Amino acid sequence: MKTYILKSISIISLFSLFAFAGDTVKEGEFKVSGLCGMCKSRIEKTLKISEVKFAKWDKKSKMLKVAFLSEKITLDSLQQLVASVGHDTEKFKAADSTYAKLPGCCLYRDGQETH
Ligand SMILES: [Cu+2]
Repeated sequence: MKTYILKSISIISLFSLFAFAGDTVKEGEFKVSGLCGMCKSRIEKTLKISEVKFAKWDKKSKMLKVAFLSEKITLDSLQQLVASVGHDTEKFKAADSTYAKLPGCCLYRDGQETH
């Protein structure tokens, strides 16, 4: 009955997301290392899965805001997912081999950010 059309989710539709009945949508945020617009799209694209209703990363604050189905997925697993594409999070560090494959402009570890 319910069809989640994730690809069409935009910031504007954020408020309508909570109208979904049944599943508990939880909000959360965590820090994700990154530098540029490519990082942003990579991070947000990674979270375009059915369990995530909203994901927005802020380039300046490095904070990723998410809204997700808490019965199906946890904040930790979302952090792991982001780390799996090369971006360090608060709890999980991306594998060096994955990080090395990021485009030059995305290499946040070499720049101003240190952990
Ligand atoms: Cu980047």
